Amino acid sequence: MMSLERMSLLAVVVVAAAFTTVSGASYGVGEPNGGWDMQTNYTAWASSINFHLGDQLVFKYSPAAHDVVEVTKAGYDACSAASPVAIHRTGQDAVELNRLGSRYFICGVPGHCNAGMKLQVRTRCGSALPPGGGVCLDGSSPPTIISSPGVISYSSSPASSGIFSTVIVTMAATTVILILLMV
Ligand SMILES: [Cu+2]
Repeated sequence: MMSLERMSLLAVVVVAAAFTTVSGASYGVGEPNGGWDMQTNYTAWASSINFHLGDQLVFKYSPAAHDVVEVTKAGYDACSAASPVAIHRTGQDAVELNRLGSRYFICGVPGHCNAGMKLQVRTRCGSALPPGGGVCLDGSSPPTIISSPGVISYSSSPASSGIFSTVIVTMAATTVILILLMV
C-alpha cells in the first residue's frame, strides 16, 4: 500500500494534468488580408478556419478607433453591446477559445457592428481535449475520439460546458484510481 503522502502527490499530479491545456493555434482576426477593421468580411474569414479548443483569437486594431465586445447571440444578432460578456480595449486582445460552441464578438463603437464588424466563431474539439483522453461530442460528426482511456467529455447543445464536463469526469476517474491504489 502506498503512503498517504505519495497518494496525495499522485492526486495532485493527476488533477494538474486534467487542467493542463495543450496550447493551440493563434489566429489574428481578419488576417492575412485584414485585421479587426471595417473592411473584412468576418463570416468568410471565420468559415475558412476550423477553430479548436485551446486555439486563440487575437484582435489587432487601433484602440482609438475600435474595441472588442464579446456578446451573446442576441447581442450579435441585434448589434447590441448593452449586455457584454466581456470588453477588450488594448488593440491587441487575445481571447482563448476555451469552451465548445459558438462565441460572438462585435465592435462596440456605434455603427461599426452594423457596418460588418461582427464575428461569430464556432469552437470544436480538436486535439487539445482532453489531456486524459476520451470522446468529445461537439455536434460535428463523427465525434472526435482521443485514444487514452478514462475520460469522457461531451457538450450539450447549444454551446457550453465541455471543459466543465471533462473536469467532473476526470475527478471521478481520479477517485477511482485512488480507490484502486488503496486496495
Ligand atoms: Cu469599430
